[in-house]
Amino acid sequence: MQKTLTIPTITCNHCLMSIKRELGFVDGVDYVDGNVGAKTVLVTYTDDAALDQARAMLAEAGYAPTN
Ligand SMILES: [Cu+2]
Repeated sequence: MQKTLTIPTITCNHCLMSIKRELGFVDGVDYVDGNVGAKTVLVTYTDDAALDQARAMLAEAGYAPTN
């Protein structure tokens, strides 16, 4: 499954690196691809629980998704 998350606090590539690192700790998240200009992150995941966990992890890291 895939979901594009909008994250307004993304400002640069360093943000994307932090996000990728954080999501690397989430079981069931297989791949993360980010777009700084669009302030979005495309997450590839195995089930809804993984996406919920990814959202929680992002919020904790200061990168709360708006969707
Ligand atoms: Cu940044």
